Amino acid sequence: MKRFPYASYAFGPSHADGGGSGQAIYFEDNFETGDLSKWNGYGGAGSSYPTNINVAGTVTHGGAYACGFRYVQVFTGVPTGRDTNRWIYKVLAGKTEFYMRGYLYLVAPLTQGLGVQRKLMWCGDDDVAGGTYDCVVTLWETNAGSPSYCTFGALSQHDAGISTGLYQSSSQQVHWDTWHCVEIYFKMNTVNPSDLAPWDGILRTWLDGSEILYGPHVDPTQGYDNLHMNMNGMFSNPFSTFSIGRQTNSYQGEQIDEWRYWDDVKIASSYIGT
Ligand SMILES: [Ca+2]
Repeated sequence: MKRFPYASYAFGPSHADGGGSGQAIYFEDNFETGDLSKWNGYGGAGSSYPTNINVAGTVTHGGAYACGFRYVQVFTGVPTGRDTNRWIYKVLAGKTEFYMRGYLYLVAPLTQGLGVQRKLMWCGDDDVAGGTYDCVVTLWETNAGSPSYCTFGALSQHDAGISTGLYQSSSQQVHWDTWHCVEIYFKMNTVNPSDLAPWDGILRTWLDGSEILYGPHVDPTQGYDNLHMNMNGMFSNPFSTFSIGRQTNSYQGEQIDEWRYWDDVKIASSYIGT
């Protein structure tokens, strides 16, 4: 875990304060309805239910159902950035600060160690024309060859594809064919219609109950000059759309055909935990 040297910074709620009395549950789904009826819908080019997004009992964290996402790209051999997008989303209006937890399972890919990126969670207001800076939690497959694993990252990304603040942790790993608990604490930056500053949004990330990222904003001593975590940019609209699944990005022209599963998703006012 890497922390940032801002002792005077107004930290968000601590790890230990969640789950008790006073916690408001904004949303939860264990998929035991056997469908996506609790969600507002799904998205991503070529996404289709139940062809490549499917609530099924193939792999579950709890109960009889989880939500699976299938990502497919054909082999080209040409090193080019390509996306496969699959997500389900929930609209919760007016939330500027929240915890979001889910259980994630990545089926081992066909070919490992090629630097594939897998975006996991996305918090933003995609309905705002022109876009804004959304909060993205991502994984990078970092080691070459097989067996490979993924390490955590986070960024804020403009709808136009401009990414800022990519931060990557090398200390915690996500392995194939294993359930992992992923949780974030998100706080929108202070709105300033005339400037992207101040860079005071907060993103905290936990993997299996251990905090692994804490990115309030810039840490110039570490060279992460772009780690702004300027979430929501200049826009006054609070974040409204929360999604899981998101995408698989390949860069080597490799074939992609893999499933990813989510289960026991919850969004709440305080730390949820494993
Ligand atoms: Ca379930």
